[in-house]
Order: sequence, then C-alpha cells, then structure tokens
Amino acid sequence: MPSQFPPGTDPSLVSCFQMADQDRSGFIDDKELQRALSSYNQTFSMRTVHLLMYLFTNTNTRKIGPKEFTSVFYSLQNWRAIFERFDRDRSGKVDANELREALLSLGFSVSPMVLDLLVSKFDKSGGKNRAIEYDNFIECCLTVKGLTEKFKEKDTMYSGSASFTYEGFMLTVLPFLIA
Ligand SMILES: [Ca+2]
Repeated sequence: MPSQFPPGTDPSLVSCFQMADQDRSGFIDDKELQRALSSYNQTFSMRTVHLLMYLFTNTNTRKIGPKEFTSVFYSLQNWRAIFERFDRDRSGKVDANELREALLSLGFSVSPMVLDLLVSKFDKSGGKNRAIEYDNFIECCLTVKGLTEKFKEKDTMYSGSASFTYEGFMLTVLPFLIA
C-alpha cells in the first residue's frame, strides 16, 4: 500500500507527485522521481536520485510514495537553503572552506584530508574548479551524513572508532558506492 501525504501538504507538491505517477500506482520510480525533482529548475543525476531513494525509503520496499516524496522534497529545500547560506561568495559552488563550514553546521567535522577528497571527488569539472555545484553538494552531504550515521550506530560511545565485521562493513558501505 502506498503511503499518504502528511496533513497540510502543499497542494502543488501533491499535483507534482500525481503528475509524476503516470500509472496512478501511488509510487514513483527513479526516472519519475528524477523528472519530478528536476522540474524545479534543477537536474539531479540518477546516482543522486538513487541515493535519495535509498535514504528516504524503508528497507523492505525502497519505494517512493506520497509520504516519502514529501520528505525528499522538503529535505531538498532544506539542503538548498544550506547550500545558499554557505556559498558565501555566491559563485554557485561551494569550495573547500565553504563545504567545511556547511558540514560543521550539520555537525560533521571532517579532517582536512577527508575534506580534500570530498571536494576533488564531487567536483564535476574533475578537479579543475576545486568546488562543488548544488546537485553534487546534495550527493556529497547525503553521503557524509549517511556514512556518519552508520558509523555512529557502531560507535555508541562516540570514541571515534568502531569495529565492523567484514560482512557488516560491506553492507554498510556498498549502498553508498553503488547507489
Ligand atoms: Ca562559493
């Protein structure tokens, strides 16, 4: 059974979902979600869409219904606001310093080495810009947030180290790599 829209959902969000759900199944697939999110002056890569689907659906179904769509939508609005707040020079990209501050504001303190790796991997110019555009910023933050949360589940004392079995490690990391 598909989920319901939360009470008071913006009607334009409801019609956006209904337009995406062409067969009226109550669920939208990856391509439909990509199209629905892209209609707001922004395109997202299939990888970002899959990552959103992984993080915003429950383990059993992995399907986007009205409730999940609403969460994705509002969460993207929130990320957009964070991006704009930390893109201090309004370049349309966040550089290493801006990303460090954005991540810190979200409670993620990464080392200079990790920061450097994030900026070079999520820079769609392949490292030329040394900065990350909005869609890749989303992907970057979702990855850092998701992996940090998975790590914290194992590091209940917040000591900064955790132990994983091989199986546990693979099952934790692979969904982020192959989203
Ligand atoms: Ca900037």
